[in-house]
This record gives sequence, C-alpha cells and structure tokens, in this order.
Amino acid sequence: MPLRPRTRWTMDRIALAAPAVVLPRHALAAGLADAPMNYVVTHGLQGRAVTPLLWGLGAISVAVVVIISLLVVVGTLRRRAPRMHLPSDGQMPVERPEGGLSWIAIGVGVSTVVLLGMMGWTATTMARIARPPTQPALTIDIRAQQWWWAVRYESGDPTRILDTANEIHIPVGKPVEFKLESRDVIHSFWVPALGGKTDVIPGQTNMAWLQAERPGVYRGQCAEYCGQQHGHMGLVIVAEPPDQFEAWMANQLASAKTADNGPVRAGQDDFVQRCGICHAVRGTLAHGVLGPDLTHLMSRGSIAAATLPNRVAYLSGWIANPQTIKPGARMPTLDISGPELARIRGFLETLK
Ligand code: HEC
Ligand SMILES: [Cu+2]
Repeated sequence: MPLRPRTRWTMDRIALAAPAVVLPRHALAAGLADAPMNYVVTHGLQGRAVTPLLWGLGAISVAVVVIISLLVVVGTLRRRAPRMHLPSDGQMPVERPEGGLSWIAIGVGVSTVVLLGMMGWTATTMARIARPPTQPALTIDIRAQQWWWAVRYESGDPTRILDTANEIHIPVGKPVEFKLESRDVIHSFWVPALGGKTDVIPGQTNMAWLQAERPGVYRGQCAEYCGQQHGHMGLVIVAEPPDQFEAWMANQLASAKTADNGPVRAGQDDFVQRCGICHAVRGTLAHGVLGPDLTHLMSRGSIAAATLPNRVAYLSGWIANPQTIKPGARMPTLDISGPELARIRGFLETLK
C-alpha cells in the first residue's frame, strides 16, 4: 500500500492501543523537541510509517522483558517443594512429578506469533516507504566524501543544474529523490527527523527519498564511521515553501557577481590562485572540484559540513587553519599572510 500523504498515521493511534507507550512518548517528545538529531518524533512523510514501528517494536520489546521478569519472579516465589521423597539410597527417580511441558509449547507459540507479527509489520513498512507516493519533485545527486557532501541538483535543462555543498534546500510537502554516491569510503546519509538512513557505497548508486511535512531546518549526519572526521560530517536540509525554494534556486543558479577592480577583485584573484585548484566559484576562473562549491557560500548557515556557524570570525579561522578545527580534513592549512587572508575573506563575503 503506498503512503498517503494526508492520513494522520501518527503515533497517537498506536498510543491509544498501547497505553504503556503514551507516557514515555510525551515525556520524550517534550524533552527532545529541540534536539536536532531527534528521530522519535518525525517531521517527514516516511517517518509517519517508520516512527510508529519504532515505538511499537520498542513497546513490544519492553513488554517481553516485563512479562518474562514477572514470570521468573512468580515462578521463584511459588516454587513448591518436590512431592517425592528421596529414597534412602540417594538416587533420584526418573519421573516428572507434574506437567509443565505445555508451558513450553505455549511460550514458543506466543513468541512465534508475536515475532511473525513484528516481521510482517516491519516488512510492510519497508515496502510502503520503498518508493515515494508520487513522482519526485526533484532529483539531487549526493556525492559523499571525507568529510563533506557534494550536492548537485539534476535537471533535464542544463541551465538548471546546480552544484552546491552540505546545505540542501527542498520544497516542503513534496517528495525529493536522492542519488547517493561515494568518492571514497562507505558513508551513510541520514536526516533523522525526516526519514531513515541509507548507506552510501563506493561504486554503487543508492536511492533514497525524503518528504518534509513542515518547513524547517533539519540536521543530518553521516551515520557510518568513515574516518577521523566522521563526527564532523554533518549536513543540513532546509525545507521551505515552494515559492521560497524557487527564489533560493534562482539565486543559486546565478554566477557570482564579480568586480573588475578594487579590493574585492584583488581578493578574487588571490582566491583563484590559492584556492581555485580545489574550489569552484562560478563566474571566476576557480573551477576546482576537490572541495565544496563556494559560488554562494554566504547563503549557507554553516561551513565545513555543519561543523561551524557561517560567521566571519569562524570563516577566517577556518581559512587560516582548517587543520586545527577539523584535523585530517582534505583542506590543508595554507601559508597565507594576514593581508591576503583579509582580501580573500573580503571576496568570499560578497558570495551571497
Ligand atoms: C587541497 C584542496 C583545497 C584547497 C587548496 C583549499 N580548500 Fe577549502 N576546502 C577543501 C575541502 C576538501 C573542504 C571540505 C572540508 C570538510 O568540510 O571536511 C574545504 C572547505 C572549505 C570551506 C567550507 C565550505 C563549506 O561550505 O563547508 C571554505 C569556506 C573553504 N574551504 C575556503 C577555502 C579558501 C578560502 C581556500 C584558499 C585560501 C581554500 N579553501 C583552499 C579543499 C581545499
Ligand atoms: Cu561518516
């Protein structure tokens, strides 16, 4: 059965059926409302199917532990003294004083039914979220690499193909398809508040899709250990109303506005020379692909794969010495002078 966007397939239904779940859910929901990696309360269409499963299987597992513990305690307290008397020669007679085997059959039967039920629920949920309910509004290629995400918006129209990095804008309420590729090792693409994770495996293209139900900024994270800076391989999904998304897209598609002379131009020339081998800024001679596309750097909320807020001080610190901020990162600490740094930063600040 495909996922229908408007059904309220929320936890509340499950909560009605399993009162035990209500308390922890609301307590947790309150406590985690602002937690960026929170996945127990979903804002995505996919999560509508997955989150009830998470809570449901969690509740069943807790119930199993509780029931078994109770049975063990009851069994211990109700232990009856064996009716038989040991013969004087100390040998035990080979006989069972009471039945009890039937309990094993009941236990195995109940467990089998419950486990099969859990398996069926899991399998149908996986089938429901395998494909988006409607044709994806967008296809975005993600190339994961140590330790950032290259992002390319696909389009049949070559003038609408867009390269950016780490911060992905999507229209709210529409399914977006992701083609996941890796340039080096195995990574995993995960935006907990919107949906499940998908591994990103070298030499193979994995597909994923997400649909944000509410506008917002959703934190994502590489979820497969991929080396020294794995923990600093974050990403951000900005879900916004379609018109805002279109405005963002139009701005991103434009090349950088460059100056012909003056200090900004000097900064641009320094940038092309020192940084252009790894970074691209469309509209300049910088065409590198080893690092993030910086054409609209200042439109992003964070830098270095959601590691630092994108503010001038952090930006300066990053350019001057990325290796102290993110040791091992594929951007070397370059030997640049103070005035050169100031000029380059002055140029970068124009990349709105
Ligand atoms: C050898 C290649 C290389 C050179 C040279 C290089 N960078 Fe980078 N840069 C990278 C890589 C790789 C990253 C991604 C690092 C990460 O997040 O792990 C990066 C990240 C950045 C970011 C953060 C972008 C974002 O959106 O997260 C900025 C800003 C940046 N570099 C500016 C510069 C400037 C300015 C220079 C020149 C002074 C420069 N880089 C030189 C490879 C390079
Ligand atoms: Cu990783």
